[in-house]
Amino acid sequence: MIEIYVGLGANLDDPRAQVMQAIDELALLPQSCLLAVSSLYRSVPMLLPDQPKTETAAQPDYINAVAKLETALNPHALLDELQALERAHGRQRDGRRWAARPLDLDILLYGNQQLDNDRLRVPHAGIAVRNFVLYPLAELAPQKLQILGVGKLTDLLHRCSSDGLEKIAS
Ligand code: A4P
Ligand code: MG
Repeated sequence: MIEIYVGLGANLDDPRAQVMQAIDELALLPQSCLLAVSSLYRSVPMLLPDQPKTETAAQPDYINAVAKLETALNPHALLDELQALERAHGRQRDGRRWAARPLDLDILLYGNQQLDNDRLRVPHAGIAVRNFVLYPLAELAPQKLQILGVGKLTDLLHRCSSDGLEKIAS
């Protein structure tokens, strides 16, 4: 079994309920065991620099959390399972990146493996600079965690402002 961290994000169709339901579904993943879940956080949407202003105004806040699991699924089988859950939550991909979504599940860490292929980049590409990933991750991961190719979790946290991030009662 490999220890993994999954980032959950939602900003459409009752995002808090989407995330809570997704946590229950992660507990049912095959060949896997849900070990722990962070608090829920409300976060201001992070947008691409060239994302249209109309879309910026239209994007609701996100609810974010991180889950820690053990799994015997290989990374691509795990991604297939997570994408099936996203689709079951009504996620539609129209090619636009960072569009508002009812559920996004990202593989943040897969053991201490580094992957970079056409379907998967692990550790997740945004991990170093996203407060809505680092703060919930720090609730679950050892403070001394060294993220391969990225840095030490405590150093990343010190460099990452919590502006726009609010822990909410779950
Ligand atoms: N992919 C590559 N690496 C991974 C990985 N580690 N985990 C590929 C999951 N998927 C990975 O993702 C596009 C493709 O990325 C997948 O088909 C998979 O093969 P997607 O979910 O279809 O599209 P996306 O989510 O719009 O793009 P991307 O680049 O994955 O965005 P992120 O990183 O998911 O960020 N603001 C706040 N406050 N909170 C958020 O959670 N999330 C995003 C999206 C933007 N702004 C946000 C938040
Ligand atoms: Mg994604």
